[in-house]
Amino acid sequence: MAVDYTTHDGVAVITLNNPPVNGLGLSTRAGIVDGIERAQNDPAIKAIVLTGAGKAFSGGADITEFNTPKATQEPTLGTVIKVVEGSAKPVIAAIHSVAMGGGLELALGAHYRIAAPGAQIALPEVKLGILPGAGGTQRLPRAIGLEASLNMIVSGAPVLSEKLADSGLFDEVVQGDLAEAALAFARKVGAKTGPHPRVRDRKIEHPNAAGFIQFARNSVAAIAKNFPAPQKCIDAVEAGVQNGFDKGLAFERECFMALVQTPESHALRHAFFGERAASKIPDVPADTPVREISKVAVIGAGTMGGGIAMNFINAGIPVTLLETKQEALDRGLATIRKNYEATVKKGKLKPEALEQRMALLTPTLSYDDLKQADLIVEAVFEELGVKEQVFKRLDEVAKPGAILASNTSTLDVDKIAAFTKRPQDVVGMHFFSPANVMKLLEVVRGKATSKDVLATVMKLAKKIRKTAVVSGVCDGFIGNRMIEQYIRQALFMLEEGALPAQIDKAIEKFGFAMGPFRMSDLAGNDIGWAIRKRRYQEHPDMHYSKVADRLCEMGRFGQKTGAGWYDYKAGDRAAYPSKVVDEMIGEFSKDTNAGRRKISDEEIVERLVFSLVNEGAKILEEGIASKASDIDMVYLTGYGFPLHRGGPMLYADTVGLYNVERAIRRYASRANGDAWKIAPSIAELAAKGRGFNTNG
Ligand code: T1G
Repeated sequence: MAVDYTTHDGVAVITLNNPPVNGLGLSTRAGIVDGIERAQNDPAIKAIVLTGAGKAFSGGADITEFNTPKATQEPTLGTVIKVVEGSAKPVIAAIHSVAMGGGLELALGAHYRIAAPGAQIALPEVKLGILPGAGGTQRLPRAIGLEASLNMIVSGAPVLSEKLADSGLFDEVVQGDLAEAALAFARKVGAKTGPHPRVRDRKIEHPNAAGFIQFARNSVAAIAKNFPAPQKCIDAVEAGVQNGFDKGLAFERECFMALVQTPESHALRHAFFGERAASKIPDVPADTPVREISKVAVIGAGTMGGGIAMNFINAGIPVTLLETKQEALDRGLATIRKNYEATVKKGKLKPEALEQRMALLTPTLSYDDLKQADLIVEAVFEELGVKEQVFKRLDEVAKPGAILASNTSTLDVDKIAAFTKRPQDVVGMHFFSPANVMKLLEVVRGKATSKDVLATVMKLAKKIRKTAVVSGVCDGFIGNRMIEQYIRQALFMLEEGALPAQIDKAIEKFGFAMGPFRMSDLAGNDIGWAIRKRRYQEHPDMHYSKVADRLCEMGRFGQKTGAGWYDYKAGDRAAYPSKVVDEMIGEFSKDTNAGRRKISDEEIVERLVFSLVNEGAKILEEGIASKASDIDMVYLTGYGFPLHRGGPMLYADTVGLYNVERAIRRYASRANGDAWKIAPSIAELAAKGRGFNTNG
């Protein structure tokens, strides 16, 4: 039973013991009910303490049970809370570390609550696309008031227990030993006769509840655009304010059952699990020893190198920053300082913290200063010859066991590793620009990369708050290899009849942060041009539309040249459709006898998204990515794929691979159909009625 029951001079202590965070799984729920009943039947017991072992009071419902029969099997959490609340003997929740979701709802069912400082208190259900489903929308407003509770429920954000000391949630915030304090508190209240206080009996006092609720609705309208849960949270709280506790509870249940089935909740839960699953590498055991990383070096103080260095100093890890010329080094340091100053100006960083971080940076022009580094990340010019010089030099100076990482985004990590006599210590760490902001880190595993190097880098990624996804070695790894197909389709559609603004608008309506043409104008059209030129050499068989080359031949590189796919005005970042470009595209179609036709928004979205899905399927088939959710995490954290759709592979599951396959075969039979060689696994999975993600 995932619950321990002990007695201490008339006090029963029920301890949740379901590592890692005392998720309220079926056996834990049953254990609590048994413990409460056992205490009722023991005349020696005067009071009951409910607490959690290990690193949490409780992290809430056991999310590993979601969408399984156990999640709704009795005793449900609602039943458990009713039993706690109905106990004739006082129940005291003794909270430490984490009381989240169902864990906080359980504590709200107790008669008293005491807490240690520093505990994270939250109802984060809205972040999973649901709402508190065990009375949280009814009890929290009665415990801490309408405004504070709505803020917590709609944001899902944790609040530290000491900040809630006077909120009405806790009877005590305990500075000393929580267990001792809980026993003392239990003995005190255990001596009392008469009914013990129930949160459900409190009133929700507010001078203008209807007005505040309307204000809350207006405030969440923007964030609730693609997600139904925030408004439902408000509906449930409002129901309790207007119709009383029991009706409010029933309405909350209805809202919960509706939300848990929505594609948006499925997507959010997929992302929650995907984030955690990404750090697990199938053939690298979780207990693989990791190397100590206390000193890092970064080679290259340009945009990428500077951003990469910031990630480590933000985590308190000292960085030696190497450049070849003093002015490049000075420029790099100045950019880093400017970035921090901007953060200070926004009030997100204290001035003294800025200086502490800058003090962790040691600039140098000499490789000799890299000798003690545990990890060296190179972010030099993206050319194999340059990488060869750097890695050969590193092989000479780096200490044995130092991890040598390349930030390359397109080059072969195996070739880079072969420049050294220690290929087992070489790995790719592909950051995304701006490197100090973007969460995604592609960890590129070479043939020789050792398992402890991988385990070390994955652990370090968590420390620098990155979502790390392991990729095998191929051109473009996971993200860029897929985005290349997406861009190919975008260009073909220009040739066939669409215009940049139509394509961007269609995919932005689908939920992408930015369409391919606005994105290309932002990144610089010349970057894509250089990659295509390389492609034409390496893969002459790969058919590309040359319309983008013609745009570059016009010198229209995007925002940086004031004109790209769109026109731009000085000091204005808005993208204005360009008559010149539209005419060029029309001319281009004539020149290639492509003939122009009307292309629907639906076709635009299908061809852009399914081109990602098709390439993603091939990446899975080749073992470049080990699981579909890794591919989704790459797209959710690095490419602006809409979170409410869960990533390209989950979206394909939602559409159904049967339909994806039919669409791909349809496009393969049309103009530019050679780009649609379907991944065999799509047809195979579709035939079995399955999806990419194991839960189907
Ligand atoms: N159930 C089961 N396992 C959980 C879990 C949970 N609720 N939360 C985390 N884990 C696992 C996680 O997968 C990982 O596993 C390990 O714990 C450490 O997590 C009715 C229905 C609690 C703040 O949304 O926010 O209650 O990878 O790496 O940084 O209204 O986990 O080690 O095998 O994140 O110390 C609401 C989500 C559920 C809380 C700990 N609760 N969890 O953070 O460790 S819905 C949540 C978190 C609900 C009720 C509804 C965090 C944490 P592994 P970690 P951490």
